[in-house]
Amino acid sequence: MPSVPPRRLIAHLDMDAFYASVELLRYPDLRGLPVVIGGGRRHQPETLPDGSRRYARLADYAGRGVITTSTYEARALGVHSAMGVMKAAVLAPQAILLPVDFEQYRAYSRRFKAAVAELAPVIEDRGVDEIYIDLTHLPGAQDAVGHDPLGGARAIAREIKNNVQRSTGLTCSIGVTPNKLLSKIASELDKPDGLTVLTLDDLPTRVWPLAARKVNGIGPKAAAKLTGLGIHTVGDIARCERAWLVEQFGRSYGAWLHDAAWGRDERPVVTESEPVSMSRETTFERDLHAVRDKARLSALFTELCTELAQDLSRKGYLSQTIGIKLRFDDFRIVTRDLTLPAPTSDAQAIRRAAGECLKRVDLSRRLRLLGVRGGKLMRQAAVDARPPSPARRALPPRAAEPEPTYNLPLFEPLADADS
Ligand code: TTP
Ligand code: MG
Ligand code: MG
Repeated sequence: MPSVPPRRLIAHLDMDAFYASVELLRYPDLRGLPVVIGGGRRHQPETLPDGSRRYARLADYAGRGVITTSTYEARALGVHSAMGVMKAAVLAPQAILLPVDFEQYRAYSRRFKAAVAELAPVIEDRGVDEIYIDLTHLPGAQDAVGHDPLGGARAIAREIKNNVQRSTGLTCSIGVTPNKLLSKIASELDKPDGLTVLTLDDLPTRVWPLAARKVNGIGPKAAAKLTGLGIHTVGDIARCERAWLVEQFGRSYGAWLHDAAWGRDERPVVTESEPVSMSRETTFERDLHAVRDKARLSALFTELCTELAQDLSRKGYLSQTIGIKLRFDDFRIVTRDLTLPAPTSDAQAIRRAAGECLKRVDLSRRLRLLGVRGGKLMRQAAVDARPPSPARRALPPRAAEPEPTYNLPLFEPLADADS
């Protein structure tokens, strides 16, 4: 049984020349050309009577606009983000200039993140074109493939890249390493369309030669001070005594610099939008009664439980607290829930628990709405990864509250409850 926690496999994904690449989707005739995005809202491309388009060139630009990004072909000419457009025009007068369209970039941002979430749901959003992804608990992520001990993680990262490409038409670059700090560095090492997998053994060859500025967290001020001290690369920092760095940069930042240079970073991938619960409910076309519409209600109830179970499974969650929600014809809402001994995403277990909840409700009035809810959610992967605990398994089900008995027929029992 796994008693050692699995090694962390953290990915950083960053879209390639993001704004520019989104623009090339609508202007494919610009592929392969130096294209620059920025300079305000003017200079929209013009469609000519023959259907062809006329684009603005950098050389024609006058103003104080700056460049947000550019294609790799423009970068090859020395053009880069935050450069003034007129300055860029000196380097690349024939480069094409397009205005920004944030609305469009936001739409593609949502789309690429959804494509990743289909394969790997533990995502930390880091802005419009990048995310961290925790691959640690994904099925197969820890597997070796042939002689490649990280083959499983590499294959998943490749799948993620493919899915992003399929759903957006855009390429991205991914770094996979034991932590966020290194992955952020790794995703840049083979841009564009890169996939870089690093372990701590790769530090001396792949990370230490890099400029200190490449470490996320070493800004211009720290870099200038480091340069003043004769420290230029990440390796230069790694060779410094920790105590000396603390003397120079203070206790917290000095120690962090040392850890960073040695590739140490324990920060978790923080998913801001962890769902608290998932639910399914339905409002009836006409109010239904527990006795007179028993068959219809029973079928709907089972359907809701099945849908909830599918939602949970698809999103990779288990639920330990199953609840129901009823709205009566007088608009009164009643909820009941039941905490199970272990979390589940099984439709029949959910149906059984929901049925128990239902027994605790007076069903003499007609119903307008019926809902089933799964609370106390846990990630399936996290539950699978933890060692079996005899204590947890032996936990008795929470005693049901004493409840009044209503002499009303309840919904059909589950098929397997009879057997
Ligand atoms: P980045 O990921 O930094 O750059 P990029 O995606 O254009 O190129 P790369 O292939 O190197 O990742 O930024 C993402 C988007 O954010 C970028 O397309 C435009 C915007 N941006 C700005 O508006 N201003 C800036 O200074 C930078 C760096 C980016
Ligand atoms: Mg990018
Ligand atoms: Mg980015």
